[in-house]
Amino acid sequence: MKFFHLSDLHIGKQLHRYHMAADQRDILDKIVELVKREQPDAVILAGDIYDSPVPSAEAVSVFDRFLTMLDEQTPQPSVLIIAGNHDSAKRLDFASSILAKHRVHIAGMPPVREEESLRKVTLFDPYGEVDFYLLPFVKPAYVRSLFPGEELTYDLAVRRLLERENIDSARRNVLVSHQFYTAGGSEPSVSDSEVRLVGGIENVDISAIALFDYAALGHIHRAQKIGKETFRYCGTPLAYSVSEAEDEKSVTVVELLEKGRAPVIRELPLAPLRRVRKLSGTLEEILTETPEEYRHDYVSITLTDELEAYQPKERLEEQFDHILEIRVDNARTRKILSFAEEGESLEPYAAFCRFFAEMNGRDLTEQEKKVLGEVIRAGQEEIQ
Ligand SMILES: [Mn+2]
Repeated sequence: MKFFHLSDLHIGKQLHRYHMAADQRDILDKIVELVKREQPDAVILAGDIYDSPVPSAEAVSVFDRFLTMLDEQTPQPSVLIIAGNHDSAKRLDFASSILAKHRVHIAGMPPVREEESLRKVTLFDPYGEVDFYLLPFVKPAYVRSLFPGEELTYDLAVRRLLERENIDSARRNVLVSHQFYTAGGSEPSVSDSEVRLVGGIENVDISAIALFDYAALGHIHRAQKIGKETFRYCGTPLAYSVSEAEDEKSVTVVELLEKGRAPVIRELPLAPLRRVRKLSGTLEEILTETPEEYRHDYVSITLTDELEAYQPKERLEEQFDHILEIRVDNARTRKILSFAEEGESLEPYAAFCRFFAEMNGRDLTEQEKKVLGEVIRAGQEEIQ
């Protein structure tokens, strides 16, 4: 049994102000090419199909195109899909019983009524049957009615949902899930593009899923194992933040052998249309020394000129067509940073007064204070 493990497509995602539809269409085409070459029995999409619960028409058409191309392959792989925290469970479930006839199995909602259970898909290979359990992203509140009187945490919600399935541990079992899994308190390596809850209450310990032969996980955007080789996050197919600039993105390919034998796991590298890159140097260095092929990449530029460069934005835009951000790192900005890191959190008004005094060596005049007050009030009204 060979399957592709993918997650966190985040179709419809914008990187800073750039729409990524072309990048996403390109990477999904490349994944289809890999399907042609590797001929997996199944393609797993472990949640966060879309970036938003209400995806744009364009985002829906990008995903539709991908599913259609998978459907046209011979042999045709089964496609197993769960909802992630970014997806709307109900929208994703649309037409799922019709799609199942095309071997596209979607689990948007977790079970919420007594008679419901997890969607289970059984596939065959020369060693026999493999059961895939599709567990969509779950919050304790979603399934509270199934476990009356229990104080559900994320961890307990997952345990209880799996317990009621009566899974036969003598069979080969694969879990598809989209949660924040930890291994005995050690957390996966995260990037800036996941959405985390404050306080770390969302974690589920991997002991909850111990009986599975493989766990195809989504939610964390860097490819990695968690606790053991066979419990894995495959990561996003594209870099979705500057913090992922150095990450190599990939498709995780799993070959499940007979029960008890370690599966063969490979990561097939994915080359994006445009890379996310961090460039650092003086304006002149960046303009003259950056390799030609970086010009169309998504770049985060850090200028190190001690003297303010002349029209840096305009000059950089002549050379780079996808600038994510331009930062300045010199003695002056480091001083601002150390000021900002003093740890005190001040009201905007007080913070600006101190900032102004630090930078200019004098306090604001009464007239300036009045203008500042008006600007801050207007800004706050805008936010509310
Ligand atoms: Mn995600």
